[in-house]
Amino acid sequence: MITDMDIYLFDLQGYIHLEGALTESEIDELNSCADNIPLLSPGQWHGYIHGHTYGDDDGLNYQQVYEAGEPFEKLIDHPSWFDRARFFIGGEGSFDEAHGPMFIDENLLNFRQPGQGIGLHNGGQLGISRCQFRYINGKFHCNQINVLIALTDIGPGDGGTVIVPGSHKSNFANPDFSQFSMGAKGECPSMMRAAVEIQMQAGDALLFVDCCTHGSANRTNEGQRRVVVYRYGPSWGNFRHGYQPSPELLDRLTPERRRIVSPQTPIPRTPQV
Ligand SMILES: O=C(O)CCC(=O)C(=O)O
Ligand SMILES: [Fe+2]
Repeated sequence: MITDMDIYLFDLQGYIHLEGALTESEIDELNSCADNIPLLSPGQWHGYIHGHTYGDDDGLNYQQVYEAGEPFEKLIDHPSWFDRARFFIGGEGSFDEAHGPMFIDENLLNFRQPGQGIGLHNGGQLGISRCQFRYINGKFHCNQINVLIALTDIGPGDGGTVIVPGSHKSNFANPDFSQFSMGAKGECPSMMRAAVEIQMQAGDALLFVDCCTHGSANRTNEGQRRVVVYRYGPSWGNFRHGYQPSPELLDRLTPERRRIVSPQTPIPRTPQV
């Protein structure tokens, strides 16, 4: 249930921290499902899950993780964030929901080891349409709402997500950005002024509009950080990387989930006689 405080904080900061979004048993199910996926290198497949990395040192991604089983399928329309994400995308009753409530254009499980992190990126000043924050005519109209879910506790040294609150409305690049933007090895992007590093418990979720300046601190502790990221946008969106849901997944999903994973119904051309 979305609250006035969610709306206030999302508008003000560009993100909301949803504490305890998942129960302990949901976290356990997700972690054991993840443990059952064999170790993949970037470029390798396991079924319909693809090993991937954005860069050299930002950890390993398992793309299309909603293919991994029921625990990850449940995240597609999880009640802890589904209505909130839909509200901030704001398509209800409009052309933006022509094909369904919304669309997931990327879904992944990310593993980070000591020394890994992701440099700060994005910011309202860039004006990127795909990531935009907009409030007009009494409604939000955001194009990419990320839900980042912690599967491990993320405390000091664990490589927490770093966000510059309010930067979704920024008109200027942060002057510290160039110094810390790429999160060079050993450097902590949270040293950038105005940035905050967010501590999370396993099961917390961070919902943020992608145009916020964000990234993560480099992990300095031993062990592994695990997060899941589902990115939501309007129903007319397209896949970020070109992955497609498998026929098996589409067959087994509930109609509600299928509409979020694959909003369009293809119209085959029928030859004229
Ligand atoms: O790993 C993080 O904490 C940030 C990930 C990120 O940049 C994103 O999900 O867009
Ligand atoms: Fe990002």
